[in-house]
Amino acid sequence: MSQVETQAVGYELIETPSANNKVAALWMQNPPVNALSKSVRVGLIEHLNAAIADESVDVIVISSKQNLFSGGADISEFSGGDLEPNLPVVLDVIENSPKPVVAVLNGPAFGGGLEVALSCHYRVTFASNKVGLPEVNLGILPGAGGTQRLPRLAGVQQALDMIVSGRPVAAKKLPGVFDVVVDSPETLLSSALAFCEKVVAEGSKVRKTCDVQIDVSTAPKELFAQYRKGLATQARGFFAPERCIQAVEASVELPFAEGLVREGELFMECMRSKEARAQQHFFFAERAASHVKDFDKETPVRDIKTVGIIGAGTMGGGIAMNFANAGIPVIMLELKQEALDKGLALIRKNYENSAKKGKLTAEQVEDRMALLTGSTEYAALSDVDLVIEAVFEKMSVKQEVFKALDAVCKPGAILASNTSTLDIDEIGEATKRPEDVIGLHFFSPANVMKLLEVVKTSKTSPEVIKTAMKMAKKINKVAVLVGVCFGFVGNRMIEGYGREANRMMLEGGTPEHIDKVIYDFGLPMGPFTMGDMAGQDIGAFVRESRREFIKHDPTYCILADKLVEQGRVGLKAGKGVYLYEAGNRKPIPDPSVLELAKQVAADLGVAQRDISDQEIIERIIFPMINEGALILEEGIAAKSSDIDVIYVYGYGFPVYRGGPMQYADEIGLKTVYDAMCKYRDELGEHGKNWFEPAPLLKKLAEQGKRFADL
Ligand code: 3H9
Repeated sequence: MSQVETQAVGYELIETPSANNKVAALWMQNPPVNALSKSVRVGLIEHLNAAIADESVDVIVISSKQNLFSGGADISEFSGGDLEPNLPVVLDVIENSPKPVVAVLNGPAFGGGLEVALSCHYRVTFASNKVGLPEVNLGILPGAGGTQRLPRLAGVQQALDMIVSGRPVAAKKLPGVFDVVVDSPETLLSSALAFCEKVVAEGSKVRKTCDVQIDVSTAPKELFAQYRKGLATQARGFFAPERCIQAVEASVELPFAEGLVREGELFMECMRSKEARAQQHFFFAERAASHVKDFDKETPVRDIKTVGIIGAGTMGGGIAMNFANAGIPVIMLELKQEALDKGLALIRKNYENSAKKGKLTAEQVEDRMALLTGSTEYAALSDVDLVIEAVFEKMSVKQEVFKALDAVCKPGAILASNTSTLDIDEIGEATKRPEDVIGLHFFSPANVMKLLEVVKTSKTSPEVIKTAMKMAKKINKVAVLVGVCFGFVGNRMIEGYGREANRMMLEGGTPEHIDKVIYDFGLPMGPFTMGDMAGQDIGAFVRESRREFIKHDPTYCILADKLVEQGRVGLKAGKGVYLYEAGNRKPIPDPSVLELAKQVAADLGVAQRDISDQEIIERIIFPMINEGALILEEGIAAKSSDIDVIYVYGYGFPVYRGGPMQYADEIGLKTVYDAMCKYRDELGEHGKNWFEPAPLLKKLAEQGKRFADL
């Protein structure tokens, strides 16, 4: 056995089990995910050529000794540079090798990683291994032959599903793709070497995927038409999914070489799109959110083995489910047994609904319920490692709770509040251990929404911050660390969103027009539909706690307040800004609301006029961006990409725009700044109060910079 190492691909000569044949094993080794960076591509070509030239070598294997085969092309190279040899060139060398090349997938293979395997002559893996072409999530399509080779091996329908959805599939479900699927990874290498021997024994045939003929009868025109139709809502606003379909269509309609050319054209079209820039920004933003400066490798992490949750309402119950889902026992605390029983029954119902949909087995439901116990005594929380309170949103109530927790919880227990607006520093003052106090702001429904705002106070210790960030990962949340201010990052920025929507209704805009423009912009629903769904009374409650702050310009909320006074609190009442038929969530415009808007506008001396689509976007989205700039200046968020993560995961901001701050970077900060100045100058008192550009926005716009440059 001889061994030659390059930096990114190892080379080893191995004998097959009977010692009859020699295998050249090419080990990709580019941590952390074996991305196919330039060094890997160069290494693969060098070693392939060496193996082809070495007369003693019978078969070539491409594999990895890491826990995955490859995470695909190196996304950080997409911004340019010296990229030769590119991936299709490497795959060309593999496919045209005169000696058989076997891909041995020792772990997941994604994107270009799977494309490497598809260009090999044979593929071996284990049953549960996951493979996929997730490029669509980056706003692109598989650009190294994946759209042409996968339909040839997996069938057109399966390839379409994988390429358009980006979802990984277990190897055992892809019989056309794999020649050998072993039960467990432990036996993979020995089985792969035995397979190599068989390949040699059978004449060392090179079996090129490009030579496989697609059975066109399996891919009639209607298949693609139906696919497009089924995808319309899901792919709304995205650029890549339609191009993915076109590329697979090309695999059916064109010979392989022409199909590859078409794939290349569509790939470049996607690469140049603003959606791809946004989605790739978001890919890194999500990962960067976990890189925080508040702790380092040396900072200890506390063990979270049991959790207490105070409040068994919808929020508390949702939070508890996250922990039970992760196998962590929870003690739920309520003052009254009845409330506790109701809360636990609601959780059971939620789990049973999941079981009905086939997402859980009956046994899993019972296992999870067994992790949830309840108590009406604070003393029950004496031994938990973390407590999260989800009680009524009032400072005095929260402080009482924290005082009680301080008295019963063991030293080292983390005391967390799920408040969405209150000052957590002030909450922490109720305890003798403010360094153990932190905010864990879950978004509703807490068992579904991925986002967790982790709110550090001025006193929270690095150890507690690090523990909270790690714990979030364990319960499958995307955590973003923020500082204390009213509403933290998400709810603070959303204030301008609701404010301008209401104010524009006063100025003559209709709720259905404003909602449609925002929906078309990519949000899941417009501000009025959202307000009705959440409950207009909730908005009024938050405004009430902010009267001091907004008293200088209450014009925008007078109309909303009047609607609440009339009992128009939203969907739950059958009437809010819109009307609703019983059991139906579809908003029905109500002319009487416009009439009321007209009257209020006349009383306040606000002129009514037509409002354009552009003005709606600028007035609703730009103040959010401006608030984001203030948040960055104040250090409430550490980086603009953190704000984007909060908005995509917490508020449904379209990922194909990358989040509000990336959207601003894309259209140019000068555009945002100029529009803020315009509305400040044109909207009278309202403009002066709410459209003053943040100093940071002004500075970056003047310097021609982006938030991402900070
Ligand atoms: C492609 O293949 C195009 C081709 O069709 C055509 C080309 C011509 N590149 O996610 P993690 C980084 S497009 C560069 O936390 P996990 C990531 O940023 C590609 N970097 O690990 C992070 O860095 P940091 C198609 C990458 O174990 C670190 O690695 N492939 C890449 O939870 C760890 O990542 C995909 O879309 C990459 N491809 O999950 C797959 N991937 O530590 C994208 C990751 O500095 N990747 N990084 O924050 C993934 O889905 C997950 O990373 C994976 C591992 C499942 C592989």
